[in-house]
Amino acid sequence: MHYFSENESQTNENNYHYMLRIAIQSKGRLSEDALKLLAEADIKLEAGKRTLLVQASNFPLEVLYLRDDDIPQSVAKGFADIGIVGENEVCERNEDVEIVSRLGFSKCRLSLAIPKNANYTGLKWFDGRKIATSYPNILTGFLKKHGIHAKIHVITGSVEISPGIGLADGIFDIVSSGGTLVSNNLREVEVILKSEALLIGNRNMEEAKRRILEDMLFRFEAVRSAQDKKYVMMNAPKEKLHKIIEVLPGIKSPTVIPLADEQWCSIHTVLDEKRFWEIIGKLKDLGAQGILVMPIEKIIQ
Ligand code: PRT
Ligand code: ZN
Repeated sequence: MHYFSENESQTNENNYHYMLRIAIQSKGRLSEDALKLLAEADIKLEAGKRTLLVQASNFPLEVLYLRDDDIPQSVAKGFADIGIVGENEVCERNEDVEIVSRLGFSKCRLSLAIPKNANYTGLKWFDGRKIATSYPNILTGFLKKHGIHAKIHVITGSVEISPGIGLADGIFDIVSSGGTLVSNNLREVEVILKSEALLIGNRNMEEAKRRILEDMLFRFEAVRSAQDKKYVMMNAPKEKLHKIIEVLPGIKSPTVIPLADEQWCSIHTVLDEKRFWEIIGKLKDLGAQGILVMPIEKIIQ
């Protein structure tokens, strides 16, 4: 859990001997969540500063702001050590990178869609037809695997308007809510890839940088463990203490604190949001009162 030995220590507050470089989308759907992840891990970047390369003030990390299309290659070639990018881009670019962690945000899917009134007969429908996409490599691989011979028309933006203007018969594009397909009179017929944001890494990262990465992952994990969990405090009659402890799943056993009134005690514990209301109901039935519920920032296991 340390980044430098004594003789390779910091020379000043911002100048570390080793620095891990992370590539993040400069603006777009991924950038906000990626920056939020760093902020939650208490890694501080100068607010509002969006030059190409920005150094964190309290952690040996520098952020390289790029277009998402360029992130897989930058990491594969070592211009950045790690990067945050959509799985769709990683698959399409087919660069040799390590998938360090799945981040769970920017979820979407890459799907085939056709005009809503077309009579879909299964994948064979696409035989001899033209498909517009910004993901030609993934689509080529998929069509080949299923023996479908279709023409691929590569366009970089507004793929969903192609069938309406006669440029293609169907499309292969990112879908999230599906609203864009509906407003273009299209319907999703096949989901080819489910995607989420990935933390990718260079395969030949130096050992010292890997240690910094592990420290960062440790912080991410602490944030993730705290999500969906609540810190709960309540007052309970001492005679019901055993029954109350039985219904509490907490991290270990709950903390029990005596109160001035000897018949009562205070119980502190951590509850999972999924079972929250069920457990609170049981606690109330057992006589718990003054139940306080608080968000948790981090859990270090
Ligand atoms: O400028 P730069 O090249 O960096 O950004 P970009 O324009 O290529 O990418 P950006 O910011 O649009 O998306 C970045 C990543 O977010 C994508 O690579 C996906 O991994 C992820 N993502 C998640 C999405 C969506 N959801 C999404 N809905 N990317 C694009 N969309 C599009 C979709 O194609 C549709 O046209 O958003 C539109 C709305 O989708 P619906 O289905 O909700 O209507
Ligand atoms: Zn892009």
